[in-house]
Amino acid sequence: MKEAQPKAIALADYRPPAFLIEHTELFFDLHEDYAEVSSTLRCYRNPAPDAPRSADLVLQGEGLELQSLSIDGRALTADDYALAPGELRVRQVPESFTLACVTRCRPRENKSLEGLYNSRTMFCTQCEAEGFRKITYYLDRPDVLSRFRTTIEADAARYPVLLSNGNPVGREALANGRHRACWDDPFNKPCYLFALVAGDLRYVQGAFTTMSGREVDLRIYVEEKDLDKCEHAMQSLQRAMRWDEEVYGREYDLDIYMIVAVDDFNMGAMENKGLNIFNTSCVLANTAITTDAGFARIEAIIAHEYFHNWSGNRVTCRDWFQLSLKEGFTVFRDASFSADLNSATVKRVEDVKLLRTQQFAEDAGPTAHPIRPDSYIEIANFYTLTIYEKGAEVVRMLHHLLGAEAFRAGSDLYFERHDGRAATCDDFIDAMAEASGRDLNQFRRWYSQVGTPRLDASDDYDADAGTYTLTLEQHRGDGGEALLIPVSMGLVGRAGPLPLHLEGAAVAQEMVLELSARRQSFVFRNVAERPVPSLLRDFSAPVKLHYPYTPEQLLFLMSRDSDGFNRWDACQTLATGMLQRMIDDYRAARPLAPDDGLIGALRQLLEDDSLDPAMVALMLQLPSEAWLSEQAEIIHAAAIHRAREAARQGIGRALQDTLLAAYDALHSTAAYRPDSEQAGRRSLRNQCLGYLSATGSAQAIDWCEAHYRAADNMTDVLAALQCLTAIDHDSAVERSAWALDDFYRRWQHEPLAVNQWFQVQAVAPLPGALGRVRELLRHPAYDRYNPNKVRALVAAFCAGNPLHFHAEDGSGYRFLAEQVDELDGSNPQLAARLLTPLTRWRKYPAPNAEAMHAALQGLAERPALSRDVYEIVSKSLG
Ligand code: B3K
Ligand code: ZN
Repeated sequence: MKEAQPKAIALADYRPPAFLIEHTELFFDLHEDYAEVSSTLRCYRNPAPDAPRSADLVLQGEGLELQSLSIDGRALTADDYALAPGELRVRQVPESFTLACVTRCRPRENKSLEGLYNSRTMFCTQCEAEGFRKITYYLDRPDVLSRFRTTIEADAARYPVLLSNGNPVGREALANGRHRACWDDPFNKPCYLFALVAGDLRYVQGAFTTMSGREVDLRIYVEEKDLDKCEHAMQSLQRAMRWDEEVYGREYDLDIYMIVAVDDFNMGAMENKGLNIFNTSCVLANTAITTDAGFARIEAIIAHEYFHNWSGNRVTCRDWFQLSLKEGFTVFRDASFSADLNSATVKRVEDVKLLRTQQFAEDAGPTAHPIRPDSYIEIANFYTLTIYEKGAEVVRMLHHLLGAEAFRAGSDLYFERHDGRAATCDDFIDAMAEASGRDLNQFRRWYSQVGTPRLDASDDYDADAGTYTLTLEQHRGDGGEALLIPVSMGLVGRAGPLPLHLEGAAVAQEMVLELSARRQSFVFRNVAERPVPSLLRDFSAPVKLHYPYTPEQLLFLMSRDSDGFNRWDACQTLATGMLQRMIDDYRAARPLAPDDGLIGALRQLLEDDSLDPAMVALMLQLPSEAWLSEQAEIIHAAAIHRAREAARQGIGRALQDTLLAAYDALHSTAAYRPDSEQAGRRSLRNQCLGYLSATGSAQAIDWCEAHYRAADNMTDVLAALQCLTAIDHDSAVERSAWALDDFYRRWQHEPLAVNQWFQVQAVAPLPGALGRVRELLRHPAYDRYNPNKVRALVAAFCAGNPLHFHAEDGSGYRFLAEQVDELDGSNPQLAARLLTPLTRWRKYPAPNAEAMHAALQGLAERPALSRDVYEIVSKSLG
């Protein structure tokens, strides 16, 4: 480990900046081997009474070659400033002044994909959270908002397109084959929202008329070969713009909105003002290479980045501890958008699945943190499921507590009050409290609590009095005070929903109970029969609910609950119980058989034509290995995998005829469309194929091959490949080898399809998986500097192939440590993210835990760990 250990930064130490920057003028002179950046900053002392009175101006900067520095036209000498790692201190500056600074950086050598870098043939940037300091010396903090004007100069033939934030204000051809473009952004912004792109790009154009009648030019910039993959993103953008006007009253504010697709990108996309930069995987789509899930994901991410224009850009974060202020709120907004445009229940189930498997695991592990963290070593490590997904759940709870109307009034007040400023999570709650007239002080505890709270429910029915008493009790693992938890619920009787007569509330069939004490009882009157409670409908709070349901009650809710989410949840609970029993059976070498009750219920679902196929598909899908791991005290990865496979096989055999009938009935000859109706049918049909293939029969192998050959879309192609690559049978292995070759031959020129090809192989559970992954690392299409490739192969294996990753000989762990070590030198953010599966070592049995610990320890001893990897490794070992 490095000698000087990286230090943590604490929220409690927040101080306003000593200086502010009123105007930022940037000039980029782009060359093949370097970029020269000239900045002119109009600075002044921060008048805020609590701002520090320092005489020196301290700017952040990393990896910059300083060429010159002046204040108000006077060149500074070495005595006037000091350079230290990560900062430039300019001594004794006046109260207000113009600082001019020229630096150079080397985009082509920048493989961290942060700051200014090259991706394939273009220059692009990524500044959030602290990447701007790799471009020029600056006050790189989100509470310094400045007006930016940017000029870019580059070779005109290689980089005909030059883009930055705001509106275009000038272009100029220069004599030497170079050219310039100038952009002005009229909205003050922090530097993390700065962006620049230079490249040989084409664009697809669209238009949008805002609610006040302004015309906005919409452009998606891509390489020429990708012009056929922009239509879906463009339509998604237009839908998102309209939705934000209708639901939040928010209008777009510049004349132009641009999206650029970039192949080398560390995450999904970035909401830079007026110039979003997107990972190609989150924007490019066409019916040949994109799955249904891919289309839906693109729609959601396009909307997410667009919604940031208000929740993030117009109102930004005061400091990075407030990250969930923009991310949690924006995820909530994009989830509502997707729910409104598609099936709300399907969207909710998918989101809750992610939360309950991955976020709950994060919240129970060594990197757990509140949605407003108290401290961090490297902020890049805090773009987590907790900040995003749990953050969105907290906003959703507010929506449940306040109701749609008051929530909207709160959001209006928040945007109005903080427009053009940097805000805090408390500001958001203040606005919600003021607009709704509610005291939300207890609710604020959600921002500082850590771990998933448990909610125990118990009940008592008094037939003589006709009263039903529901008792809710909350437990916080972190020992904090009681939280305010909205519990949406209903009572289900033999003939359907029962009216809820609760003292002090209007009679209804559904209500939101507010649990504010540790333990609270709610007494319902006039209850004519013993009901089955349907609790936490729509998953109204991010908690672990325990109610002692009998299998019969769960089967009852599966078919009778009026809440679609809880019908699904009842099915999951039933299947989880069965699988837990089968895992124990596997470990005790007892025979493995699925429950007849569940099989019967699944048969009914398949035979009921009145149900939404997408929901049936979700209910048919057994709880994932990740979810079963989250539920387990000690994770026996092989037992979980084998028991689940045995259940799939048993169900496939027992329901073969029904599955086959459904598979045939769901066949469609309609032209492919990625809409939710068709996608739902495909998803159910592919579920059926999955169960049939789990039987491993010769017939099933034929069906899978036929499915692959007949497929006219990527969803079906991948479903067939996934089935074939999972069947441990010579003939299946042969045919999957053929299909994989065929796939590669067809799609080798489409990087996004090749990523799917890597991924399907990385997660294939047949023996020898790690060997195949290692071989694929040497495949000519693999590129260790491209995050999408690393995620498709390395991350997919480590996080998505638990059987082999958790091999008892520790080979999976050593592989991951090797990969992290290699990546850390070039791309620390990605390296740190890859480590997640190792951080959970305490939940594994001794031989695994020891090997995982050893892999982490080995990394800890490496001489030059990045701050990113250091933080994850040290927290995991600590
Ligand atoms: N705000 C960006 C994430 C930036 C991550 C920096 N390491 C994308 C988003 O959440 O919209
Ligand atoms: Zn975001």
